[in-house]
Amino acid sequence: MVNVGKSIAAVVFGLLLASMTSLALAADSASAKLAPQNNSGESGTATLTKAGDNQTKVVLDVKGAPSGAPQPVHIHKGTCDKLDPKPTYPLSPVVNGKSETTVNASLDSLEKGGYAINGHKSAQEVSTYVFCGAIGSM
Ligand SMILES: [Cu+2]
Repeated sequence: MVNVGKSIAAVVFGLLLASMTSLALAADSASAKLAPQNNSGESGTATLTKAGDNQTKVVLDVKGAPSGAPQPVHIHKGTCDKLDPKPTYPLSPVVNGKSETTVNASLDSLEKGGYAINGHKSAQEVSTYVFCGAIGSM
């Protein structure tokens, strides 16, 4: 009976360690709240997940995006109010509200570098911004 008690204690301790580990892993992601710009009616979220020491997976989920029409998306330096017009990291265009890209940058550098993710109306109308969110805005 003593041994059973010890093994139960070991299992409980193991579960505790496992839950602490998953809490630590939760810090391996960041997000951005994408807000509409220029009355686009588009909004959503971007989720950034560490994919390696120098790689980050960026997943966008956009509501109100036009169906079937790809919209260019990039990570830019700056804030949504004052964005460097030159993209730093291009992302896969949003198609039907979805975009998924792995960029060659660490999650840490994206979180601390003062970046924002913005979407453009179309390849033809790149100068019209349709949504934007600062990384770490949630
Ligand atoms: Cu852009």
